[in-house]
Amino acid sequence: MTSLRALIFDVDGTLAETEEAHRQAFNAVFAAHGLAWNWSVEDYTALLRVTGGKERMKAHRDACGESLPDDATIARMHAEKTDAYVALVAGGGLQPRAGVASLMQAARDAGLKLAIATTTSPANVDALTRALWGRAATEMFDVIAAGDEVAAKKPAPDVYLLALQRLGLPPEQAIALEDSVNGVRSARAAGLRVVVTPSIFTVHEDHSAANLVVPDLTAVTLQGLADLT
Ligand code: XBP
Ligand code: MG
Repeated sequence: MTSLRALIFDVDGTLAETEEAHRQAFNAVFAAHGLAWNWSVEDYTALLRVTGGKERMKAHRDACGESLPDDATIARMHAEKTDAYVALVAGGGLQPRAGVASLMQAARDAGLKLAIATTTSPANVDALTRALWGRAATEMFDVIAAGDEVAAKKPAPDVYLLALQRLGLPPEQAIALEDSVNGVRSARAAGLRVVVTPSIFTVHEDHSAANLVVPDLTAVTLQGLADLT
């Protein structure tokens, strides 16, 4: 096999269909603050163009032509949103997307490293791995690059470059697994090949910049990934 040494997974929409839990967590915090914001599935699908929860709330405020909540309040609300999301995920109901667990196991068995490159926070990644597999994120992944560790979120390449730096690998020796166009842009800008499994919230997007688009990871093999051009 090839020089494939690592798989770098996105989290939201790729490991599991988490965006509905994010949406509900945002709305719970808006209600708790007496804010007349309530993001429908349709609203949220459009708002996902902006990556990062704080950035998404600020973009929504600005699009509404409002000055409040101010940035400091948004930061506090986002911390509450993380707590709400962690509680929702811990409540159960999420499964890994099809093929994720078996591809991770195959990679482990072949001696590859597993990494995360996500816009969401380390706390949310940990909540998810505990819910999906009963294990801490640091037990499941060798490298985690997450959230505010980088200045520029996806579609900027920073979070993938950070994951590669921590892996100690050049982009040619890894593959990114993504669900969104912002994620594809980020990974491609970092020099990575990318496989996309579109998720409920990203199925309408144009994923033509990816190296491979498949409905899920069930038919994806390590050899197939290694051979991707
Ligand atoms: C997912 C996101 C995240 C979540 C919310 O992008 O954009 O912002 O929706 O997470 P990706 P936070 O899957 O490309 O990483 O509220 O914790 O920011
Ligand atoms: Mg995603």
